[in-house]
Amino acid sequence: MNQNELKKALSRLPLGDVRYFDSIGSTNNEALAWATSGAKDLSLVIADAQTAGRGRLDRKWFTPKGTALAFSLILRPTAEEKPYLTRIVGMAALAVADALRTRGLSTQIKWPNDVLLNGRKAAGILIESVWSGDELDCLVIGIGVNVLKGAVPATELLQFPATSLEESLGPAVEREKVLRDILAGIIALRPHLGTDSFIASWEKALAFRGEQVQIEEGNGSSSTGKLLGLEPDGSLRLSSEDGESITVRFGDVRLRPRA
Ligand code: BT5
Repeated sequence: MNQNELKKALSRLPLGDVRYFDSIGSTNNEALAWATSGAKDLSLVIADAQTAGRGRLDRKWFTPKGTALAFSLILRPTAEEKPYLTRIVGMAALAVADALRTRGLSTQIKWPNDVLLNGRKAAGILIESVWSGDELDCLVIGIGVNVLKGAVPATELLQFPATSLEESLGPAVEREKVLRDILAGIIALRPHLGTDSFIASWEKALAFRGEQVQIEEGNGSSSTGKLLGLEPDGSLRLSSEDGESITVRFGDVRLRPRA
């Protein structure tokens, strides 16, 4: 990644400190360690390649050199933000979706942490936290975006089809500018985290609304129902076949296969 372009792109953002790596295990691991040792709010770790990028439940996230965005933003939540931390994943997803939308792309959020482009996964988000005793000290917002085609893993490695920005926009897309727009989006959304309009925008961006979905909850159990929207804490709201309301806090959503 061109470091001059990176500096230029980030120069107007009110970030903390920035650490850049040509290659790293996982930017989230670096950010978690840095947060523990006192990183400032909005400090950023960014890498051109990851050798041990992670998804949820320790799944692998692939970041081949020179093809993607892989970064972790450290957030020190304010007292006003602390009641709304379960919304942070939505804030990150909306910021990614908005950055793609301003490039004319049609995006959707596959709850909770994927951004889809033409129905395929173009970005993933991993939120992790640092605790100080019983108090949450920091959150790390890890974001991976497939910018060039070379970032998209082979189909057999995927649970859900993937794509890149290049597939829709051609090869001229500039990673540094996409990064700048995502970060600017997070910074702009942050003051609205606790508002009803924030939840409304997140809900509006959701994929599969009104459709029958199946949610694998990661512990062997799954829920099925019609995807209605979000609870105020960002949980997913479904209605079962007999009209009962179901709330899901964690999982992988997919369209329910037709019987
Ligand atoms: C995610 O998890 O989608 C979260 C990905 C977060 C990655 C960022 S990169 C910067 C920071 N540092 C890290 O170490 N991580 C964060 P999940 O929903 O669990 O999806 C993981 C699944 O996505 C894998 O099991 C694969 O099937 C698929 N996958 C892996 N790499 C992919 C890629 N480049 N594009 C699309 N899908 C991918």
